[in-house]
Amino acid sequence: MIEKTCAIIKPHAVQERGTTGAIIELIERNGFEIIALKKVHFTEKEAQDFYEIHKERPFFGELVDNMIAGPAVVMALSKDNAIQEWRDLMGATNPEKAAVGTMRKMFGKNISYNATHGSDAPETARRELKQLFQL
Ligand code: 3AN
Repeated sequence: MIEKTCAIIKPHAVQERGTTGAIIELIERNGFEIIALKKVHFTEKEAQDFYEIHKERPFFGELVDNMIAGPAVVMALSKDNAIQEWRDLMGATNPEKAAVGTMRKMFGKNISYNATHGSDAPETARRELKQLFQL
């Protein structure tokens, strides 16, 4: 089934010259269609809303701070089984445990600076894409 997912290149990765282009190239090479794309600098409120489901977790403050540290590149991607396919391409949450060839292995530093975000379920994808693109 063709799905949409929300993909984000996090600010620390956007700051590194060449990383945004490299990630976008891999997205296209892996058969995703980029339906929408923009560079946005999240406000604190926008980042808190985006990560609302994690608000009780101990790393919530750090997650929000990292997301507002600079501009992020946000995308709506489409593909058959896009949510799982993008999560597979991102790799494990912790870059140290991510498989070779995944985004987080290639561009992540550690669990707080793990390069990319991807929706974890259809309902989350709908909510995230509505917040970022009104899609
Ligand atoms: P994923 O992004 O792989 O779905 P989640 O939903 O467990 O992972 O976590 C959301 C985000 O929170 C991660 N992308 C990561 O940036 C951050 N995060 C997760 N666990 C930790 C942790 N133990 N310490 C710091 N940040 C974390």
